[in-house]
Amino acid sequence: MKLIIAIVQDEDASRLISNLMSEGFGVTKLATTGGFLRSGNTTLLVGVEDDKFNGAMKVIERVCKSRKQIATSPSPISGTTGVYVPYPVEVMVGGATIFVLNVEQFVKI
Ligand code: 2BA
Repeated sequence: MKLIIAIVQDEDASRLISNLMSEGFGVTKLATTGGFLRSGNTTLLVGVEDDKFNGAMKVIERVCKSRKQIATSPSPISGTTGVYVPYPVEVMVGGATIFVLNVEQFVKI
């Protein structure tokens, strides 16, 4: 068994959960925050049998889209004033950032 930890954009989360559930996967949704953008994203925990792993990954790949987002970062100190001026930076946020772990034990009590 494997545990898929998928960090996805909020915009894709609801459709992804529906698609995974309709294909028989169990899903847990966590509300999370990206360290760089400091904005909300969604982390899904999906426990899958080894023979179903590729199927789950395909669903994630199909649903999750890359998008451009604007991050506001402080610029280097402007001149000698010691003032930081916020400026927008465009970043491409994935599709999905996925970690796959081997599950040692799966227990339901
Ligand atoms: P954030 O940390 O908010 O990052 C959002 C996007 O900002 C990233 O998209 C990337 O394109 C960009 N970015 C991140 N750190 C950067 C930096 N130091 N300099 C310039 N640009 C940077 P993704 O790579 O698709 O990541 C989307 C979200 O997945 C991340 O949101 C974070 O919540 C999570 N994530 C990504 N890599 C991770 C990792 N190694 N461990 C844990 N979580 C991760």
